[in-house]
Amino acid sequence: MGGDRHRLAADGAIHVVAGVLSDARGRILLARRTAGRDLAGAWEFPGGKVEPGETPLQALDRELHEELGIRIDRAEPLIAVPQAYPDKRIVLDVYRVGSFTGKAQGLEKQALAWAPPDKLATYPMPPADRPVVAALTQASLCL
Ligand code: 9L3
Ligand code: MG
Repeated sequence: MGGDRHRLAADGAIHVVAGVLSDARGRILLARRTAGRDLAGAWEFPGGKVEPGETPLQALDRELHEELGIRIDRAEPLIAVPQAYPDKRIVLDVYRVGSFTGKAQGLEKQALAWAPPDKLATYPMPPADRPVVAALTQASLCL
């Protein structure tokens, strides 16, 4: 979504936001990247690129509304992960979503999984999402 419009961080990296959402049982939401995109098949913390003029939280709320049909009530920064690809660099700016409205659905035909925290490490993920799992575990935010 959003075409090719995206926001570059000061160092030229593409600014990407992602959310860590949990359900009442403490399970964490992962979304599977669909075929035909980079990193297809990988399970990620849902989100996407920040567009010009958006704050990171506005971008996260828009992305999660487009992809999952939910709205964010409360979120706080968790970790920012720089990631270099052969052709580009991104910064994955991750927020812990403390409260949201609506029931998450795969509105873009992507599979969703609610993963127990101790199973997160077993999912194939984009490289930038791995340190997020480590941060969650270390902070004991979901254990
Ligand atoms: N990305 C990695 N982990 C994530 C997200 C939401 C995104 N949790 C990477 C995949 C792409 C880039 O960021 O290389 C832009 O994401 P998208 O717009 O293709 O979803
Ligand atoms: Mg996305």
